[in-house]
Amino acid sequence: MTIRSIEIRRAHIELVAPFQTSFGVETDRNLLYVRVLGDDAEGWGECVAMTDPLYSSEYVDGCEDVLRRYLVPCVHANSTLESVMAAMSSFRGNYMAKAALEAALLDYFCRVDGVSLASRLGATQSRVASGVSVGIQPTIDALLEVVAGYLRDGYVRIKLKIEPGRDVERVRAVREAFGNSMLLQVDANAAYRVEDARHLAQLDEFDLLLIEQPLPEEDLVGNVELARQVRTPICLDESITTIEVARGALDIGACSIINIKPGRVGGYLEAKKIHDLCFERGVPVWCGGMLETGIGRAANLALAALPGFTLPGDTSASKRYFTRDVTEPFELREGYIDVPNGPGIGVAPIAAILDEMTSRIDTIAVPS
Ligand code: NPG
Repeated sequence: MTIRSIEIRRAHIELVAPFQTSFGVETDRNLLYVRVLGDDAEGWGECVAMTDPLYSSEYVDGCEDVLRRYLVPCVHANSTLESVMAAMSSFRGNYMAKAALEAALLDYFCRVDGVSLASRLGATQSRVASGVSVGIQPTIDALLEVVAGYLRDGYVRIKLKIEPGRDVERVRAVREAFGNSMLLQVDANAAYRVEDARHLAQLDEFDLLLIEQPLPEEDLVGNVELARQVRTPICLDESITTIEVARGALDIGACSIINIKPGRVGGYLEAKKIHDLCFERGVPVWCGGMLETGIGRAANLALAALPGFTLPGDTSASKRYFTRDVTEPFELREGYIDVPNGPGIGVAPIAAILDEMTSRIDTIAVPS
């Protein structure tokens, strides 16, 4: 069970269509994979950071730098997952960088033990209900067409990205076109201020599952005021970076639902802790997405199979994002995606595909 080296791999993949949010447009993914190589197994992790620090302060080149300088040196030949996590905890923040290394180690150690990540985390479901996130479209007609396509595909919940000027009318148009029974929610990616409370209250008539991250990441308390004026449940994403923040947010009433993204909270173990806290308190959670390829998607599905994930996640099929994924593609079947049940994350990159997308590989030897 000796770890020999850590590989840092950079790669690139185009999205099937541009994805617009209130903070910018993503047209491709600038990928960073971490691979743990040992005597008996290997493990893969995918970093969720984007090219630029627009969603949060982390960005992919910064994550690579932190991994090289601070995090990879936490790994020794005989490290355990616990010893690496303890060593990494001296360094503040940098959740996405930590999560990428943690994911690769978890995959590695699960494979060594011959168990799936899903069972290691305590999964209780063999498939998870799948929602889809719809980027901001140039016109209402374009939006209705995109939503119609996803409903035809079988997605069980639609999430609309919104921003000031493209919000209430968009939601109204979708409700009018597709009816009130469809599960619908919105995501503002921090585009509003607490002063917009009366405006956002106009969304209440559309019976949304939730409004996600209406206010800036740091304005946790603003949500308490917002919740007094808006009936739609508030769900937090960007704001929730640790179990402590999650507990505080729930205690003060800043949110009643949490979007759990392992990359945003420093890994799957922290994500599980947040899940457990919410489960104990009866707070619904769902698994977010960061346009992951099959490596990150497989691990997210394992997490989303825990019992507290009672709302459909942004765990869509591979073809919603990419023409050709780096693993066997994840497919939607009657609104669900199967949770991989092989050892570790249960999938591996297809070498010929990944190599074609790869721009650089660095292998760092691990000290004994
Ligand atoms: O299905 O993977 C997906 C995308 C889901 O909307 C989604 N992600 O804010 O949650 C988000 C958003 C995002 C996209 C965040 C790109 C950062 C970059």
